[in-house]
Amino acid sequence: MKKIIVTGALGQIGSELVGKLRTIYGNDAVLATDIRTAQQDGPFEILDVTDGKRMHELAKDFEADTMIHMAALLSATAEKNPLFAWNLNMGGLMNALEVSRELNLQFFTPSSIGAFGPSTPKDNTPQDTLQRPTTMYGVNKVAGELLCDYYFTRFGVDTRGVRFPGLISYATPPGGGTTDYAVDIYYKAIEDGKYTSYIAEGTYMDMMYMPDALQAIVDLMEADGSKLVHRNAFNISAMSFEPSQIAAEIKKHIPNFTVEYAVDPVRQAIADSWPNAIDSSAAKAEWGFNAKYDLASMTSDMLEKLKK
Ligand code: AKB
Repeated sequence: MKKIIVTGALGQIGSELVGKLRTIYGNDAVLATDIRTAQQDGPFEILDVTDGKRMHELAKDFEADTMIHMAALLSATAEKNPLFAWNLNMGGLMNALEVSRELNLQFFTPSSIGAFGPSTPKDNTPQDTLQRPTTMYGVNKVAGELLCDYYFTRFGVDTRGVRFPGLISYATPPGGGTTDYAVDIYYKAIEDGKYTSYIAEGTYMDMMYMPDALQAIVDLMEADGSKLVHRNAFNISAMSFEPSQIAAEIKKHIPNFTVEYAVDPVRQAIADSWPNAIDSSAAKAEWGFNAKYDLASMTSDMLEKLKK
């Protein structure tokens, strides 16, 4: 039986991932951990990921064979408190990698489109390309990608990872990201019939619906390791759009919906430093990445679920 420890289990991805993993592998196969507590359908423990000793004890006592390390600050929050972001994002990752090395765990952690910067090619951004990000989050993500590669080549830890685009979900609201407008817009469309976007019209970013993101994690972790050339930090994207395109799609369902713009310079600068659209062909070739939702099908599903 698989035994998976998940950090950041109450975060935007973690809270849905734990449910999916428990459906596939069984409730008792997944130990959810987070810095705060919440009602759970399976094993749960409080864990501050900067406490490596406790992380080791929890993983050992649970007899984990897999570590899914999700705990991290997102881009906009990290910009507000860069030192804290460094300590949490890098300290947590180092602990998770060390525990995985010590206990021989398979390992997953997400990177992000935030690992790219202004000098990266903006369109059809290649898997292997220039990475000189200008945000603390981006610096953390590039360093994290390299560390995961290092733990594989140096210690043989089975590290795997993807570069997630903005993730959109009806279940758990995101917190502190640059792409969050693409989630907020659906909530506001239903609640108020209007939305004020902090990201400017014409700003393209990669996005993905949460069910595709969760499936990608499961598929990559189950993929034949001998076929993985990149292992970590696979580019994956399902769609690329800018605010007026998502608004137009919502308008098909809510005809009176309107959008205004009040651009936040901090988050706009972050968005401007990221690619317009990344190339996911390495993920498709090496482990069969395949997103099912596009903007139209995601919008129908989001609005239907949020109205319930
Ligand atoms: C963010 O906006 O910070 C995240 C990401 C793209 O990594 N959603």
